[in-house]
Amino acid sequence: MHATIPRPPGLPLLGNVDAIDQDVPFQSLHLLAQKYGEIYELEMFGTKRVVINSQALMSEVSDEKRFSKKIAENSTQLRNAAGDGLFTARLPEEKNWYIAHNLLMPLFKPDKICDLADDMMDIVSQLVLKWQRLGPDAIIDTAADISRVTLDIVCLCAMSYRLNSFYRESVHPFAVAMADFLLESTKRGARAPAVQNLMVAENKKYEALMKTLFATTDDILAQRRALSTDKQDILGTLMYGKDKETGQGLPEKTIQYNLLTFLIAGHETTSGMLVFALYYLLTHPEAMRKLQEEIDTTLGGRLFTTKDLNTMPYLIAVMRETLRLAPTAPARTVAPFEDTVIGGKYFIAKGESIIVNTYDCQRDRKVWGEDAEEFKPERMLDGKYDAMPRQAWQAFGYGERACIGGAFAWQEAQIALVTIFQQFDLAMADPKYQLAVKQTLSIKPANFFIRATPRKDKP
Ligand code: MNH
Repeated sequence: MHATIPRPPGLPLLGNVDAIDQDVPFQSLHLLAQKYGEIYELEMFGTKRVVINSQALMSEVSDEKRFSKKIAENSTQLRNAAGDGLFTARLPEEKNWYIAHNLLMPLFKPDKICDLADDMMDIVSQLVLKWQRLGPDAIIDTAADISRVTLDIVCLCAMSYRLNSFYRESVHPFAVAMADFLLESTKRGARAPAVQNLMVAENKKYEALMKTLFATTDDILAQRRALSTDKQDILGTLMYGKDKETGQGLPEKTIQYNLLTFLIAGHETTSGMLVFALYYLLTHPEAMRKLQEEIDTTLGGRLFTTKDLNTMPYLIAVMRETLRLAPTAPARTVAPFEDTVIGGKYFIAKGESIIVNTYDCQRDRKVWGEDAEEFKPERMLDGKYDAMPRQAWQAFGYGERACIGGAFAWQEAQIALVTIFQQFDLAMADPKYQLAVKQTLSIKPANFFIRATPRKDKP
C-alpha cells in the first residue's frame, strides 16, 4: 500500500491555488512544509504537483536514471523570453540545448572564468568608488547597488557589453523590465488561461515588457555584428559556434533566448546571494569579524587576484552557509520517467511534477541538527562540507541541468565580498531591521539598507 501524501484543503475548482501567495511563492511552500513535513501535494487547475522538503527525498529525486528536470507551469511562462535557451529548454526534444550546452561548457570551466577576473574587478571598483564618495552618512539601497554590480558583470563578461548601471540615477530600464517580467510570469503561471485571456491591460503590459527585453538583445547583437570581431566570449560563441558533430549553429531566436537566459539567470541569483551574505554577516558580528580578519591576514591590503581564489576557508564557509539558508533559486522541478515510489511509500505517476523545495531541504534538522535554522559558517569548515550526506547542499541544482554558472558566481562573489570588506566597515542603516524576503523567481532581502564607512584600519 502506498502512503497518502497530505494535501492542504482547497477550493473545489481552483484546488490549492489559494494556498500559494504568488508574490512570494517560496514563502507559502515553506509555511506548508512546516505544517505538513517532508512531503505534501498541491493541485492547481486539475494538475497535481508534489512538494518535497527533506534531504532524503531531495537526494532520491536527484537520481538521473529515474528523474529529469521538468519545465513546469511557471517556467512555461518564462519561455516567453527564454524559449529553448539553456534554462528553460525541454529535453530531450529541444536539440538546441545540446548545441548551446556543448559550445558553452568549456567557457564556464574555472580556469576560463579566471580570465574574467579583471572585468569583474572593473565593475566592483565602480561600486567601491560610489560608496567611498557617498560617505558614511549615506543610506545605501543594498540590493539596488549589488544588482548594478551583478548585472553589469554578467553583461560585460558574457557579452563584452557595458550597461554602465553605475552611471545612472536609477536601476537600468532593462533590469526593471526583467524584474517585472519575472514577477508577472510567476503570476501568469498560476492563472487559468481563460482568466488570463480576459486580462487585457495586463497582457498588453506583458507584451511591452517582452519588447523591451528583446530590444536589448537586438541591440547587443547589432553592436557585435558592427564590430566584426571574432571575440570568443559567450556572445561570440552563441553567434558563430558550430556543433562539433553536426556542424550546426544556433538560430537567431535561440541566441536571443540564451542572451536573456544569461541576463536573467546570471544576475538576480548572484545579487541575492551577495545581499543575503551581507545581511547574515551584519547580523552575526563575530562571523563578520572572523571574515575581515581572514581577508586582512591573507591579503595584507593588496588587491585580490585569481591566485587568491578559494584560499580563504572562512569566506567559502560564509558563502556556502549563505546559500544553504538562502538558496537564491529556492526550488526546482523534476518528474519521473516512469511511475515510481519515493521515500519507500509515496506513489508518483510518470511525468508528474515534483517540486524540490531546496529552501526547506537545506534546513533539514536530520542533516544539520537542531540549530539548522541558524547561520553558522563553522558547520562548513574543516572538511565538514565534504563529509555531509549526499546532495544535502544543492543551491546550484543537480546533474545535467545544474547551474552552468557556478564557477562564475563563486569567483564573482569572492571578488565582491573581499573587496567590499577590505574597503569598508558596514552597518545596518536600521539596527532593528527584520528580514523580509522578496521574490522575483529568485529571492533576496527586501528594504535592506546599509551604511558604508571607508576603513581607517586597513592593513
Ligand atoms: Mn544558475 C541553472 C542557481 C548563478 C546560469 N542555476 C541553475 C539552477 C540553479 C541555479 C538551482 C538549476 C535550476 C533547475 O534545476 O531548474 N545560479 C544559481 C545560483 C547562482 C547562479 C544560486 C548564484 C549564486 N547561473 C548563475 C550565473 C549564471 C547562471 C552567474 C551565468 C553566468 N544557471 C545558469 C544557466 C542555467 C542555470 C544557464 C541552466 C542550465 C541548464 O539547464 O543547462
